[in-house]
Amino acid sequence: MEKKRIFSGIQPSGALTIGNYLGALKNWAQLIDEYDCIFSVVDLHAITVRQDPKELNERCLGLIAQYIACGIDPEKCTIFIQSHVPAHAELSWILNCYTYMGELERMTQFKDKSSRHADNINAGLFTYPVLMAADILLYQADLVPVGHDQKQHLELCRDVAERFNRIYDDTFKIPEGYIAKMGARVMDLQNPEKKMSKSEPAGSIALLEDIASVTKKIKRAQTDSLGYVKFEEGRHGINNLISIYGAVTRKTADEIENEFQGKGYGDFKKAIAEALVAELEPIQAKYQELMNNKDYLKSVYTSGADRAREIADETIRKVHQKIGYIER
Ligand code: AQP
Repeated sequence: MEKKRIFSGIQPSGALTIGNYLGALKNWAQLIDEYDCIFSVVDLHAITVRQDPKELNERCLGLIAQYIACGIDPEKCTIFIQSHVPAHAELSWILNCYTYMGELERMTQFKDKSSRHADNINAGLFTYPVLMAADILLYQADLVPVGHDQKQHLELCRDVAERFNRIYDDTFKIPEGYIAKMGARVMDLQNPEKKMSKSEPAGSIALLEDIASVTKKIKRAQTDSLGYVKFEEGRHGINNLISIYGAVTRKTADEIENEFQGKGYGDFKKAIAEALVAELEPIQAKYQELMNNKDYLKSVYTSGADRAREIADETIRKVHQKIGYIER
């Protein structure tokens, strides 16, 4: 039986955080045996916010290395850079013509990002979800691992695909969201009502963060004055630390509560820092090793793009035919 296909990507818009790791990469590594996984470094998405060219360039390569260092074996899946497959931009334009302004105006991420980047509310920021739909539909993906904040975009992707299919017969597979068994939503350590984000380094821990700084940041993480470790409504700081510890150690909230019964936040934070450091150290070592072998990294992303292009071009050919374009 053919494996189901999964597509996902991460923007090279800053240093990857433990949010990206615990919410995406750690879970992706578990999927590569069971599914036909296609993982992209979505650099076209990243320029919806202004990027420094040199940093962007370095980050793209760094992301490829971090994917592999997190256990995403390129022998078992496809890893590529989005801008290396022109079909993403091409399908995105086409789908723009099948997406309504009203649909895009409802996207909460657009509202959020345009308020954070009020000096650069560009059209790309507005049509970001259309590019995301193109990313997914190009590969006829069955499943898309989505975090909470991307659910609305996936819904839009399904609506646009269904609309296109209604007009022209079946063209796109309608993707489903994939909810990871151990998916964590990691919140900002200083402001735990907000998601941990690459663009807010103060409350984040980077995947490549200096080890001493990991411990320091966990020690300083916001908690409350109650003094006991229990997952409870409204305790954003403690709930976040429980979910980070749980995602790293694969323990349930119940197990964690039992482990720290009668103990204070000091012991809890020490255990979290130790577990995180033990998890991050080998990843960082592997990353350094990979970054010393740029030829290997290049071979990964070029062969990844070759495979991605093959699948994507087939979808573009089909779409052109349905629309009525003359064959190339
Ligand atoms: N805090 C998080 N907790 C769990 N999962 C997270 N992801 C991101 N942050 C968390 C997951 O990582 C994947 C890639 O996300 P992305 O980089 O493409 O976009 P994003 O979600 O917008 O990430 P950032 O860090 O917030 O980027 P910026 O700061 O550039 O806007 C997704 O699977 C996401 O769910």
